[in-house]
Amino acid sequence: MLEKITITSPFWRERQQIIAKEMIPYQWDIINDLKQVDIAITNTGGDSTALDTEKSYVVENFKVAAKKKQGEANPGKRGGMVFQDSDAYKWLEAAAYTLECQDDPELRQKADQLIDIIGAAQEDDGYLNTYFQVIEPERKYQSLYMSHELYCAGHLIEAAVAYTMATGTKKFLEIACKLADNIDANFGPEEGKIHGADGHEEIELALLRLYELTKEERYLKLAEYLLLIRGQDPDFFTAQQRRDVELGRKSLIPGLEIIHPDFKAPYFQSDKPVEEQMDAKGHAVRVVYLCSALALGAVLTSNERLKRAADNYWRNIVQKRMYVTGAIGSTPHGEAFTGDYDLPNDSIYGETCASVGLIFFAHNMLRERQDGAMGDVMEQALYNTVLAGMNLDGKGFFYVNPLEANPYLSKVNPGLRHVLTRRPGWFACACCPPNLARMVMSLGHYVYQSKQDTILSDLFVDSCAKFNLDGQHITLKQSTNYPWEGTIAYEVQEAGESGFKFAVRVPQWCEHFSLKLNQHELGAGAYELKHGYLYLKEHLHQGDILELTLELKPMLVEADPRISADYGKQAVSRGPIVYCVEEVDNGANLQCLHLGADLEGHYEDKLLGGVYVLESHGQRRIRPEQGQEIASPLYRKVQPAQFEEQLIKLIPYFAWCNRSEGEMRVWLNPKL
Ligand code: FUB
Ligand code: ZN
Repeated sequence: MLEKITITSPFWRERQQIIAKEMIPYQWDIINDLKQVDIAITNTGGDSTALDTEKSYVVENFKVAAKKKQGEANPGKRGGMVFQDSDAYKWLEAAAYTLECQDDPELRQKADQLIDIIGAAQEDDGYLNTYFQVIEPERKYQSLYMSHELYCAGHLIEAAVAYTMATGTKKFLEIACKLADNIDANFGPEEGKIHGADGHEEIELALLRLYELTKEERYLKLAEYLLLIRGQDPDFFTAQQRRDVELGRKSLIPGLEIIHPDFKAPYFQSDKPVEEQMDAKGHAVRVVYLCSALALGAVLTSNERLKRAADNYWRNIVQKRMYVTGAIGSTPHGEAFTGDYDLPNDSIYGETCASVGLIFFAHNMLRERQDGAMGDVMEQALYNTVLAGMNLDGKGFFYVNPLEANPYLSKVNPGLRHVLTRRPGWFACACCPPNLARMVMSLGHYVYQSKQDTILSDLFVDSCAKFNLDGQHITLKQSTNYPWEGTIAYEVQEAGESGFKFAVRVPQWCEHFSLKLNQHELGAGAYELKHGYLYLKEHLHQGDILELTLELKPMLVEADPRISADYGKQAVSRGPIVYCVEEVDNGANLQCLHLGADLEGHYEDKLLGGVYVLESHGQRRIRPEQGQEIASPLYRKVQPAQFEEQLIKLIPYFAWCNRSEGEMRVWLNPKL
C-alpha cells in the first residue's frame, strides 16, 4: 500500500500552495467570523435570504452548543443552515490533508483548537449536531429527510480519519468514534432502533473510512446497513415529513415547505432498494455520495448487491447524464439530475460538490475493478469542473459550473439566476469551497493504487511515492509536466530483490503512445493492454526507468446526438483539459463563432498563472447590417450567410472567469 506521497508537480503544487497558504486561512477567518465577506445567496431550493449574510456562525455554533450543554441560560445564537457544522468538518479535513503534505505548526494549532471546541459541544452519549442541540432537541433523529444529522456526522468522521492519519493523534478520532457509536446505538435492524438512514448520504462513506482505519467491524456493518435499508420502505422520509407537518414543526431549510413536490422518495434515492435503482434521480450530491459508498462498500464487503447498485448508477451517470467537463446535475430545482441526455449548458447546475463526489465515486470504482475508464472520469471531473470551482487566487468560488454563460442573461432571466459569472467570496450555503479544498489537498491519495503485488498508476502527477508492498519497500519517482505535456517517467529509486508488477492507465483520449524501459523502446509484446491499463509483463526493479509518452494533441469532441443542447456543436480538449472561449479574448456573441480547420497550441506563462492555449483560424458570422445605422430584422427569409475571419483563442475551461466578466462557452460551431 501507499505509505507516503510528495507532490512536486508544478501544476498541482502551485494549486495546493494557494489552497494551503491562501484558501485555508481565508476559510478559517470566515468560519470563525474574523473576516467580513459578502455572503452570496445561492439557489439551494430554499430562501437563503432568511439567513444571515454577514456572519457564518460555523465555529460560534459549537461554542453555543457547549454552553447550552453546560446549562448556561443564554448560550447565544445558533445561526446558518441546518448543516452548518459540516463546513467546520470539511475545513478540518482540508487542514488534515495539508498537514499530511507538510507540517505547519500554526495550522495544526488552529485545527487542534477547533477540535477542542467541537469536543466540548459533544453530548455525553456521543450525539453532536449544533442545530438540534441548541434549537430543537426534541426533534433529534426525527426529521432525517432534511436534518442532515448523519451527513454532518459523516463529515466529522471523514475529517477525523484524515486528521488521525496525518498527525497520528487520537483526540479527534475519539470524538468521531463516540459519535459513530451513538449512531450505531440508534440505527440498525434491532427492535427499538431507527430502520432508516439520512436523507443526505455521507455517513455511509465515512463509516467505511472509519472502518478502514480502526478495523472496527461494527462500523462496516452499520455502513452496510445504512446503504441497504435505503428504499426498503419508500415512505420512510415522507412519513417523517407528514409527521413534522402534523406536529406544526418548522421547515429545516428556510423558505422551503416540508412537503414539496421536489422532495419525494426519488429525491432521496429511497423509492426502491439501492440495487433496483437503475438511474440517477434526485439531488446530485446525494447520489454520488451514495455511489461512492456503494463502490467502497463493494470493495470492503464483496456484497454483490452493493456492487450491482454501484454499477447501475455508474452506467447511467457516465453514459447518459454527465457533462463533458465532468459536471453533473442538470437543474437547479432540487440541485438535481433530470433525465437521460438532458444536459443543458446554460441552465445547468453542475455543483462543484457533485463533481467532487463523482471523483470519490470514480476512485472507489477504480479500486473495485481497475478499469481505466473510471480513472478517465476522475480526471475529467478533476481538471475541469473541480478546478473551475475556484478563482486562481483561491478566494472566490463557484457553486454552479455552467458550460455556457452570459452575464446579461444571468441577470435578466430568472431561469439562469443561479448561474453566476463572477465567483463570490462565500455562500450562505457554503458546501462547495471547503469540499474543493479537501479534494485538491488530498490529491496524493488518487495518484496510485496497489492491488496484491501490482502498483497501478492512475493519475499523472509529478511526485515521489513510497509503498510497502507486502513488506517490500518501494520508492517511485514520477516525473512529468502533465497536463501540459504527455511524457511520464517512472524511476524506481528503491525496490526489493524481486521487484514488482506495474500497470499504468492509458486514457481513452490517447490514440498513440510509446513506451521505453531504460531508454529501449518496448514493443507490444512487452505489455498487455487490459481495461484501459497497460500491464508490464516483466517486473520493475530498482534503477529501472519506465517512460510512457502519451500523444497529447488538441482534439475535437462531439456529443451523442441525443444530447440536444450539443447537437451539431464541437468541444475542444487536449488530454484531460476541456477548453472554452471567453468574451475577453474573442468578443461578445460567442454563438456566432465557427472553429477553423486548424487548432494550434502554445504555452503562455504569463496568462492565467500559466496555461496552454489553443488557437484556431475560424470565422464569425456577421449581420449584413453590421456597422450600419439600420436595424436588422429579428427574423427574415434565409439569406446567404456572411462571415469574417477571426482568430479564435481557447483557454482551459478551469481558468475561465479570472479576467473581466463576460460570456463563456464550451460547445462551439464546427468549421464551415
Ligand atoms: O445539503 C447539504 C449540501 O448543501 C448539499 O450537498 C449541497 O448540494 C447543498 O445543498
Ligand atoms: Zn456544494
